Amino acid sequence: MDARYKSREIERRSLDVDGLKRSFLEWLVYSVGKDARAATRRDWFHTVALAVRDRLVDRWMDTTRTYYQQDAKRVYYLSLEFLIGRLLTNSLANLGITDQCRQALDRIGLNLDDVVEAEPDAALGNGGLGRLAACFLDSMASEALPGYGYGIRYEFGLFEQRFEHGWQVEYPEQWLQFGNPWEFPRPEVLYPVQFYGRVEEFRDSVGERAYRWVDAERVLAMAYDTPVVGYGGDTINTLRLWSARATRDFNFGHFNDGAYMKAVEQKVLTENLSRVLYPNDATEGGKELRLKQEYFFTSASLQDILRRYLQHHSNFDSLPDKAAIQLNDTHPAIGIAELMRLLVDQHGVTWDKAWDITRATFSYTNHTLLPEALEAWPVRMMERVLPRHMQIIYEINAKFLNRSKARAAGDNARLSRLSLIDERGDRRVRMGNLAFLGSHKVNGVSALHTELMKQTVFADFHAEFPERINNKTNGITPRRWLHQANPPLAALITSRIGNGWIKDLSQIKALAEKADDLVFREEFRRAKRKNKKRLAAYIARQTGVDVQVDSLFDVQVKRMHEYKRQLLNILQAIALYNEMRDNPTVSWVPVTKIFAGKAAPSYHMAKLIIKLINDVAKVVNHDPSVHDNLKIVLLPNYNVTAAEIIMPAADLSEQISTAGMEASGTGNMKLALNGALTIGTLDGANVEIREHVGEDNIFIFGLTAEEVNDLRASGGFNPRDVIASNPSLKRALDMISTGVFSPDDPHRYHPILQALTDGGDHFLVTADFSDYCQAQQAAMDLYRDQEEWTRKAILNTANMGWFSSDRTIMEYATEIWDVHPVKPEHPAETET
Ligand code: NBY
Repeated sequence: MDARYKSREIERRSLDVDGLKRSFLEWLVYSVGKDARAATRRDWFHTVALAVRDRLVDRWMDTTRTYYQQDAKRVYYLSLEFLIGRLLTNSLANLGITDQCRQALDRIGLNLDDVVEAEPDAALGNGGLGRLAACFLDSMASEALPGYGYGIRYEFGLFEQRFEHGWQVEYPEQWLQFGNPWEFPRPEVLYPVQFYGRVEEFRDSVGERAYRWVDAERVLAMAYDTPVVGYGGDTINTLRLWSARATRDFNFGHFNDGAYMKAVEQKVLTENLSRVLYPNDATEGGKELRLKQEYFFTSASLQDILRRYLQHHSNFDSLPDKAAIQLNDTHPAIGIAELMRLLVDQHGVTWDKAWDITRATFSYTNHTLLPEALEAWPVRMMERVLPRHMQIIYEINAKFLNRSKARAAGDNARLSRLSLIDERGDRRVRMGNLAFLGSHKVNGVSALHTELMKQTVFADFHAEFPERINNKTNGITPRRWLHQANPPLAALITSRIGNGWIKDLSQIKALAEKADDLVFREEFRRAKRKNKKRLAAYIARQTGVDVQVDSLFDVQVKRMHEYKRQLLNILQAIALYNEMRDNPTVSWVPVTKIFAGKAAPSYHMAKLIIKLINDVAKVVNHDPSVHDNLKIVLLPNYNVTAAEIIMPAADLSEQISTAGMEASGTGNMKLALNGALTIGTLDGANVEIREHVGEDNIFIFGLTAEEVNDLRASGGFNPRDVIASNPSLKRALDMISTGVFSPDDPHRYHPILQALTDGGDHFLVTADFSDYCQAQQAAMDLYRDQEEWTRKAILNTANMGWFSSDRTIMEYATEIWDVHPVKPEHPAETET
């Protein structure tokens, strides 16, 4: 081998400072094609990412080969969303070469932090559901579980949010514009996916009735692989994302005249399939393109899973012993009908056997109880787009209802609730029912949510299959959300208890005894202050508002949604503003209210609440009479990268959804782990956070889920009475309705006021207002006592170990998937 080539091979693996530096200089010239003098920050980012990528390829291949050789049982996490964020810091930290990389860049005269800033955010998700999928990828790799992610390589991730005159405006998010150094295109990994056409019945070789799907349109799914580095870099798993390609007919067909341009246009239309992520985080639009996206990635993934299985097996009997497929919500639930189709139509498996295999292979996670968020595809659309699947769904339904009929004993209402088809109005396929029926396990994402699933949406199914529903309380990865996002606190923790917590977050419990240690408290405060300074600088840059670093940072960051009640928060802010103006001589605890979050582009009420927050902020922030004791900011374009700056800097964590409506929440976990105290309702995982951190270390307020249910059922709730009896609430609402915050358009907020009064206040903002204000007061009072506040903050961090997604993922592995850790064999390294 050419000596120079050989030395480069070795260089690609070198983890020391010199080796990294030489790699960087080599990559910049030979792959990015730039001279060091001409290189931009982005060029350096690509350079460093490519050099780091070199260092994980060997172990990535070792991991894949080990799984293959051992024919290990794999888990496939099917998700329409992976909210990944940036990968450079993550890859460096998990490979354990952050310091070496920083030094190598130093020697070239560059700062690692600047290079990191040039990476765009991979925003292939809306919110909690997508971020959970990303945390799970990190945990599967860190726990050495053979886990694959499957999704769509959207060309445009979640829109970029800007504020224009205080209103949200959406811009396309072009994360791939300058190329993506982390992905490996696999042009040879292509699967056909069909749409439309019709079903033909025929007799198979033994004279049985059989079906084939004919005259369909065909799209190709092409794979792009991204390595997923586990902590320590030993296991490197794969995230495989599909991109739509037109079939070769378009490229090589023979055309005459106009047909050529038509064909090219058709190609562009076909490839729109993977163009953009749908920006709704709760309501289902019922759009045909969305259904096609769901089927597209699910079908390609299943074909890939079966191909991998067939490398070692000649029939499908042991598929459930070799593959577990997890459905992240119902978005990939069409996979149940698709696996039936592949087994029965393509591989000649009998129906009953195929059904047993399917059920034993799939499991389903539910993320919401909101009725408007439960997917239900019009039968007429499904018949047109996926005619064979519609037949299969009818068949599954008929067999199931037949079986249930015996036990339903004439209870037709019950049977119609169990049906896969909603027969009311235009007929629809209930994807939740399909997912439930086709899975051996169905889970909720917090203890409360799982209980409510049993009592509400899946009550009838639960009676039918009492063993199927189980709980898997969400978690977050401590690597990204503490180790990487919060270097000051991470260093402090490690200085006291070692760094074992990064891999095993339960060890963080050992900090609890430090809560009474004055020196530790001082250092904990210092770390928090450093993070608050960083956030204050970010706020100034993004909004132009100067905030006091020593004020109470009161943080609500999440998608904008009425059930999450940003409105309750801003109403309390107005009430506090009034109190401060009324009592100028009182020494107020300075408060900074920090909001961030996107609204779905068509969700007018949520967008109006954004405008309200911006309008209130403008008035309050410019009013000299509150002496800077209250500042309100709404940060634009909340994403994973912004969250990494915000979470470590928060003092107070707002988790104030109407009880019973937030399935779990995961921002609540990130904030508490980073030492924020929670102010929250007994909703989602807040209930379990209270159990872990202790009720003295959390501010709980408001109606419980049960009380919410009873209050709504009684029909006796009248928001007008509540408003009339609470002067500070009434005053806040009057200010909004008289245009104090919108002098240019005094009626602007009429829809909000309407919803709170005549609309019946569905989210019970008025009902919880007074209790919420008291809890806020308690938080402000406690904040005066910095020692006591810090003590509680430390106890929050120390007691959040259970909320690691490593714990969650191991529960899935043992209780749902029966998948076990597999240690990759690294021949290249054992040789030397
Ligand atoms: O999933 C969230 C829940 O609201 C939150 O409580 C939970 O912690 C989290 C993880 O389990 N759900 C969520 O983020 N949902 C979506 O993002 C989403 C996206 C798309 C659609 C529906 C929901 N859709 O129908 O298109």
